[in-house]
Amino acid sequence: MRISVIIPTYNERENILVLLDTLKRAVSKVQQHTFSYVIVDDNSPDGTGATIAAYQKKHKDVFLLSGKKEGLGKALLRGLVYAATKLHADILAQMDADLSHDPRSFPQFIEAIDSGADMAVGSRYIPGGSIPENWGTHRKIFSIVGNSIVRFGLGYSHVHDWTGGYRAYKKSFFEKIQDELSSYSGYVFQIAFLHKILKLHANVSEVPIQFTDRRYGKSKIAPSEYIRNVLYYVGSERSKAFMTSSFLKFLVVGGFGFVVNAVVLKVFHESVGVSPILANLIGATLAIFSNFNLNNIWTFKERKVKSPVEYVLKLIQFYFTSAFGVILIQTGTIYFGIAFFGKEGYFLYFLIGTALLLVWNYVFYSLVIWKKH
Ligand SMILES: Nc1nc2c(ncn2[C@@H]2O[C@H](COP(=O)(O)OP(=O)(O)OP(=O)(O)O)[C@@H](O)[C@H]2O)c(=O)[nH]1
Ligand SMILES: [Mg+2]
Repeated sequence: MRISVIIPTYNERENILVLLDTLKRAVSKVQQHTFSYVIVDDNSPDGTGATIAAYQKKHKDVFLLSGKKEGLGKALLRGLVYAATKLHADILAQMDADLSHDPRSFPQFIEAIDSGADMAVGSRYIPGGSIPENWGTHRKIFSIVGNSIVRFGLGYSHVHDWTGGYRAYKKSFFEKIQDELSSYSGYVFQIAFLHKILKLHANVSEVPIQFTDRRYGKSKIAPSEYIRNVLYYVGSERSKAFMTSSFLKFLVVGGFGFVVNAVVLKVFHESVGVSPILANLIGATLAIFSNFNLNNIWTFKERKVKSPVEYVLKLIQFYFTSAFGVILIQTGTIYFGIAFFGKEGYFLYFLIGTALLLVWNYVFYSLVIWKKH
């Protein structure tokens, strides 16, 4: 297969040739693939571009893309598109140019793909991987905590390292997410990339890496901007997930049911003259009926009940669940609240009881009535 390694550079003159030489030596042992190297240099003032241009004379497998500086994400995307469309690479890889990513580990990434992974991610936070020992305590904590916020915040905790840029993946997966990637111009690109691939159920495997400080030159990262972008990404992805979640739909349906119940109670009592108890019973019955149907066609639509018999049975089950929730959980919470702490807090117990009722209903609906098959 054709493998293309994308290496973004900005002022990496002292590092880039050491990296290329070491990398080429490392992959010379890999027989079954061919390799090319795409250096994406943003017209580095230190002359990185000229250094590469001279190197290219003897190395026809090295390609140089020069452009204006628009951030790491934009540079990576340019390189990836070039490798995919112009070089027809089957596997795309990326690593930093500053020798923080040991090129000698690169064959392990290829092995992971050869063994069936769709993507191999270099990981500092798994056994065998590490962050530099010489980092101060603050920097270590910052690195670990920052990474954990992303890892758990996005909810794919089985991948341990989200912020690094030492990776390899199948071109087919890159092509599926390519259009979405242009919004991430900076370092957050790495996080967004991994997240979007995981959302496609890609098989991601981790390669332990020992991250070292850059050999020469200065870091280009702007920490405060980076932190802002990362938090914004995690926050907006979480809220997008919540807005389309079945839990939110369940709450909307429940809110609508409450309105049905209240309106029927008022109309039947005030205009028809029925007693409040009976009017509420009618209202609640109708609300539960509406809740069942709306949950069936909207909240859990991908698990909609199929036959009329199933419909009737589930509807009965739904009535019992609802009654159980209101009588035992909601009213029970009020009862015990008053028994232990006195009458004054009754409304608080009602609120707590209602929250517990919602949890009970949601869990029962999603795990029993509309359970996944
Ligand atoms: N083309 C291009 N490359 C960039 C840009 N920003 C960073 N890079 C490269 O991306 C890689 C990672 O950047 P670094 O500055 O090393 O960031 P870092 O590894 O998070 O930070 P350090 O730990 O301090 O090295 C390096 O190869 C940089 O040269 C950019 O705007 N354009
Ligand atoms: Mg670096």
